[in-house]
Amino acid sequence: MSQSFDARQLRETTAAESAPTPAQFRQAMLRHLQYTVGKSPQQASLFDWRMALSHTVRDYAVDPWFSATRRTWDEDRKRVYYLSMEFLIGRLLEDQAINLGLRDVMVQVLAEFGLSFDEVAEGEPDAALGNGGLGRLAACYLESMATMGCPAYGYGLRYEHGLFRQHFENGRQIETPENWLATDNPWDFTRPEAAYPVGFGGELHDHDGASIWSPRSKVLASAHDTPVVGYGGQWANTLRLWAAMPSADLFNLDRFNAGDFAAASEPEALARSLSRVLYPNDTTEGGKELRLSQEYFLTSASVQDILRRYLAAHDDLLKLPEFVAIQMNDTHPAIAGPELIRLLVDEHAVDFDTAVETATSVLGYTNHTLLPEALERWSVGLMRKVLPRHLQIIETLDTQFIALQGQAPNPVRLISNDQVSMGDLAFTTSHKVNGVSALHTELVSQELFPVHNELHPGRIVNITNGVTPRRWLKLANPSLAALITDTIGAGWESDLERLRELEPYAEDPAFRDAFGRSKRQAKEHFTGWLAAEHGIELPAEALYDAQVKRLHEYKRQLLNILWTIAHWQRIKRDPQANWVPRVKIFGGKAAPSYHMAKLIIQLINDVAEVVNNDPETRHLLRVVYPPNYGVSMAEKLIPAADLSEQISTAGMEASGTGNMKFALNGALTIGTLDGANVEIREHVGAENFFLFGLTTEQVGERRAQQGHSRAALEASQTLRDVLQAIAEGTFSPEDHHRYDGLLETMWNSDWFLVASDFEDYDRAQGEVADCYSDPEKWQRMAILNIARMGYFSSDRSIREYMSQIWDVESAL
Ligand code: GPQ
Repeated sequence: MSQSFDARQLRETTAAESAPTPAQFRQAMLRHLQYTVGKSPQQASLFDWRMALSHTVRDYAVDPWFSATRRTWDEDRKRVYYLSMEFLIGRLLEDQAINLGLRDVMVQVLAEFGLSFDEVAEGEPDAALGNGGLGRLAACYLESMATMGCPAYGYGLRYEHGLFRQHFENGRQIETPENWLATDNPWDFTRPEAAYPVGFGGELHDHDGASIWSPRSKVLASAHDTPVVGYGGQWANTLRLWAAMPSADLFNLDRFNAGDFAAASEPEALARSLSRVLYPNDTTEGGKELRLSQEYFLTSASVQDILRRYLAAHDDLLKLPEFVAIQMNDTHPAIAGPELIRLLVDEHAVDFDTAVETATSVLGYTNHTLLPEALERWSVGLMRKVLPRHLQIIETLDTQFIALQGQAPNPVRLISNDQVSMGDLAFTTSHKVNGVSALHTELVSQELFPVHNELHPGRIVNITNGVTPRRWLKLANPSLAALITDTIGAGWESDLERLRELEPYAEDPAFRDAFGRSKRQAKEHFTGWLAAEHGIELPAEALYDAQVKRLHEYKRQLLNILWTIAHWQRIKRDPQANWVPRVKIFGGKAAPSYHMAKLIIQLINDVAEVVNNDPETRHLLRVVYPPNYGVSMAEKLIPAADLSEQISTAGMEASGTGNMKFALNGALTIGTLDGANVEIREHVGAENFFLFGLTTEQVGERRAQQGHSRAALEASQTLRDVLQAIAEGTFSPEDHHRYDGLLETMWNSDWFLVASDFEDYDRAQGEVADCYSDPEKWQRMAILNIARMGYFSSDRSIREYMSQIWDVESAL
């Protein structure tokens, strides 16, 4: 790569000032329609228009992308590498157009052809390369790194099938394969020249005291790049996704010629399976050999690529930490430590201790959960089979770690009970370990890594999660975004603390009305989509009460639906009372093997069936559960919500990020003191937040009390009535026993303390209703929520990562 090129020449053509006129944009789009897509405007389908449009927008991303890349080389800047098994990026067309300052021109030009942008854009598949919060966080962080001018690469896998599609049959979740690559992906730049062999299995040989690894098989990782443009179009980074390619020798031509077609392709198919599917587990692990192989495949290809790029401009590998920061998104890429050490020692003749020191200075580890079932552990047997050399390195690290603990009688070990603890491994090979909210980080220090924390004080830091206001406000909620810009001027999109200038307007009746209108518009947008897509009609004048997230017992969708039943029973007892009409909205997928979560989905749908068809209550209570919740649905649903349900058992939700998106869009939160709820409440003010439930400490105490579930039920007539109705088959008339297991859990164990928190949740829901009956008060609170959410921009999170972990500067 030429280092003498003057990047400034290019930079002048990048920023939003060079935005095209409608005529220029139109011409560029027609050119793509004709020469890239091969259609004339008369013949073009919506798909063709979307392709032409996407290619046009993409062209404008290329200049800032080149100039950012050039400058990083020319100025020999430190780069950040974000390794993640998940990137839940969603649709890209509108997002890129907004960041490039092209949205208005694009909408206008399409209209000239009689096309609505929404209609064209709706055909873009969601890139669902993630399960939930962890994957969506990675996507927000990529966008913020580009906006902040932080030179960075996201590294992930190019799954052929993203997260499964969900639909319901008789209320039950059915999964079908997702196929986002079925049609052309216009954002993808294929980079066949960037390909690395990744080895698996095989033997270790001793050679002059050194270990030589001869893998049994090799799979090629081949790069696909997507430019990620920051807001304002000043900077762009790369999302590099690896596709598994069988190396040519895997195909057995002799067998094929002998007529054994299936066997001839088998090794090839096996190799390809490495990037075939995303594991549909959210916070629990598959524990499969394939999963470990996928993790290593991502990690090894990325680390090889990183070293190749570093060595193109430097020769001293010991200076790696000055130019490279690698962030591990949870432990999924935690094999990066041993892999980097292996490459330094085995391929670059660095001595072991120096390699460990170098790797540790480069690596950072973000922990996203305390759930024991989600803390990855791989059996030593499997490790030896798949990654023998890495196991050997981990054994040495383990020995060193034990020595570091001196005379401790029961030292913490990286390997125990014949399993490698990836969390402990990630900790020992990172210079910084971060939790994702203040409360979570506290628990990470005290509960998960107390020994590490004592040995390495200062290594654990907190970086509270954030969300990008470009996608989650400007794109998702155009009416609210326009109101904000009209009120405080532009610029808040990349300086979210400026929302604070809205505070005084909470007292302005005209502004409150305008806010009310923008909320109604968002509701109409959502209900219009819901009617068109799912045939569900909703009343416009109701409190929209939403819980959307993965299904998990700790998130307590069960608490929500049990309360919904109680509410229905109350309305039926006194239909003439002054009820606030409510729409209960649920959304989210359950891991296919998570039986209890799927049963809860079925219960919600069963309750919906009964409640929605009750003529006595229909106008006061609805339950809706649109299937296949994902990023695109969230963009429509979150702006429409009045109330955000963040009701996890305290101490169990590491952070949450949906909680931030809702509050930023003017929904009030009903929530526990868990994850980032704690900080959201501090920021928006306790008086603007509906708090309920046991604290983390009380959760621990309550769980220790024998018979707590029965005691809580005995104290709540309301909840007993609810369970009674379920037991009688009110919601499953054709199968009275459907929920026996669930009821049994409620009475006898209730680990997630649904019963213990029920009465206080009921009280808080009462407050919600009272408050909503006073629109002026409600709107004041909602506006103050928006005005005080600036802290939760992912730009702030990224700034903290840059200074506290990566030690990297903005290039802007
Ligand atoms: N989270 Cl370990 C996931 O979405 N998947 C995972 O595998 C793990 C964590 C979530 C976590 O549950 C949320 O509380 C966080 O807000 C989110 O990660 C991002 O940090």
